[in-house]
Parts: sequence; C-alpha cells; structure tokens
Amino acid sequence: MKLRVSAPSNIALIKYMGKTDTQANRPANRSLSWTLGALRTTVEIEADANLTMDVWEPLDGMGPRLELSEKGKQKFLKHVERVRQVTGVKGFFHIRSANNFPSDCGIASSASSFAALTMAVIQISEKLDAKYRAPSLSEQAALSRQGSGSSCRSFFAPWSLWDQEGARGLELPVAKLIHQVVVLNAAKKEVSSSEAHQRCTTSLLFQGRVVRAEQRLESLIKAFREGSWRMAMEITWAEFWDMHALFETSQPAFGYFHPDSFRVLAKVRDFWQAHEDGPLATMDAGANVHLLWRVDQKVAAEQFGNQLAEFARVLMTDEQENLREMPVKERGL
Ligand code: 2P0
Repeated sequence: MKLRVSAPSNIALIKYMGKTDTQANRPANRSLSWTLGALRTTVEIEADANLTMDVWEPLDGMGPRLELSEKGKQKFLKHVERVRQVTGVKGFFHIRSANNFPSDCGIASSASSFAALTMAVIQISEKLDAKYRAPSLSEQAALSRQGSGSSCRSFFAPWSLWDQEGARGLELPVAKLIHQVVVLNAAKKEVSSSEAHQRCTTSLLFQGRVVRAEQRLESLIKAFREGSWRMAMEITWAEFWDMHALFETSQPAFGYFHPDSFRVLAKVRDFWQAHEDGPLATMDAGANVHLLWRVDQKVAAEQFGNQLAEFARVLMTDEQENLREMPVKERGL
C-alpha cells in the first residue's frame, strides 16, 4: 500500500511569533496567511510489514533532492507517530518527501511538509483500516499544528486565519494574487523558527506584541474589505519589521537579514514612491523577501521581478498558480 499527497506552503502577513504552549504549538496571537498553492511538498507514504520503525528518505523526481538534518528527520518521524496514535493504525511506514521549490534556499518548508505528512498518514490509515474515517479539515489542521504550528494554515486557501480555536479559511475580496519570493540566502538558518518563538519573548519589545499583532490583524482585514491596498501594504510592512525587531532585541539577539534584503526593501519603497502603488512586502524568519501583487499589476510585477533577477533568484507564481524562476540576469550589477 503506497500513496502520494501534496500540500502547499503559506506566507503569513500577520505573523505567528511567540507561543502560549510550546509543546502543542499554541500561538500567542492570531495570524493570517496567503497560501502558496504552487510551492508544495509531496509526501509518499508506504506501509511495509517488514519495517520495525518508520523511515524517512528523500523522494526522487519531484524537485531538488531534499536533505534533512538528523533533528529535522526526528521531528518529522515523531509527527508520524503522533498522527498514527490518533488514527490507530498499526505498522510502520516508509516516508519519502520532496519540495518542488529549492529546499536549500531558505524558503520555509515546514508548513507544507507537516501539512502533507499529516494528510498522508490520515489517508493511508483510511486505506488500511476500512472502519477509519478521516476527520474534518479543521481537525487535520489541529493535528498538523502539533507537528509545526504554521502548517495548520496550509489546509485552507487562499486566505487562512489561525486563532485560538484553530485554523480556517477566511473570505476576503482579494482571491487571486501574484507571488514572488526573492531568494537571498541559501544558508541554513542558525536560529530555528522554533527557537525564535521562544527567544523573542525575552525582548523588551515583546510587551505589547500581542496587542499590536491583534490590532494589525483587524486593520488588515478591514483594509482588504475596503479595497485599501496602500493600507494593506503599510500594515504588512510594519508587521514584519515588528517581528524582526523582536529578534534583534532578544537576549541574546539574533537576526536573519542579508544585505540584499535591505536592497530589495529599498527598491519596494522606491517603487511605491514613484508609482503611488506597489506590492505588499513581507519577510518570514529568513532573509528572503516575499512580494504580493494584485493581478492588475502583473506587468509591473514582471518588470520589477526582472530587475531583482539582476542580483537574486526570483521565483514567481502567477494568478493561475504557474510557478517559474525569473530569467537570471548577469549577477553582481
Ligand atoms: C509564521 N513563522 O506565522 C511565522 C512567521 C516564521 C515567521 O510560523 O515551532 O515552523 O514548528 O511551530 O511554524 C515558523 O514557525 O514553528 C513560523 P513551530 P514554525 O509563519
């Protein structure tokens, strides 16, 4: 018995940063994300009666060959056990996984990985046990959250809201966007997201953080509902700087910026000044810059992406969810 499942990644505009429960990944504040439908993890799961433990391997043919650290592997396999406990099936699995986006470039893949893994164990349990029924998407998301918090948002699209009750889809007037990720740092993170969640609470700026995030969430939803793109930009801009300021003022301080992160952000600011319009910009716990454009800005998005491709890799997903890398120009300009 073998099956394959895939799940998308997501990028938060209002960030999950800080937990009230570290074990269960319960968030200090609500978060809102855009689901990255074209950036996906595929998990192949195979039941094998000869196995005495679960085994993870990279999945071939679905993108660049994935390498997981020993710690990463253990976290992944621990989640297999967690989900199997819930579904109640017996036996062990070969788990193979791959991301269809470059896994070595610092784009957060834990959201798509844990969502796909949760779905895979649930779906194979349905096949192995005729009496077992998959739970609702919300329940699957809640289970996935225990593996990695942000993965619970990947069960809903295009917008996903995660609050104290769990993740769910949120209807907003903007249902299609163009996404670009400007890849600036291929190096592995020195401080993992899980550690960032803990360390950021040592910042004096963490006081008031929950209130700020909650206020921004309300304002961002209002901005989308009222069609105020500029307001949406200002809120998402303030929000990612807030999160990175927490990192840089933690004890001990840490940070993820690359010099070219500033370069990209300065270009975004210049673009807005020149055109009185532009993309939403945000950053994850990494050096890469994510841009979201409205569909009517497609020409501008292409031109801007081409400029950025002079010094960075740019992956672009259009409104039809076609993913491509912008043509790489001569570097070092
Ligand atoms: C987010 N991040 O909302 C925030 C913004 C990164 C920056 O959720 O410990 O990998 O597995 O629950 O979900 C990344 O943290 O952390 C994250 P765990 P996770 O997307």
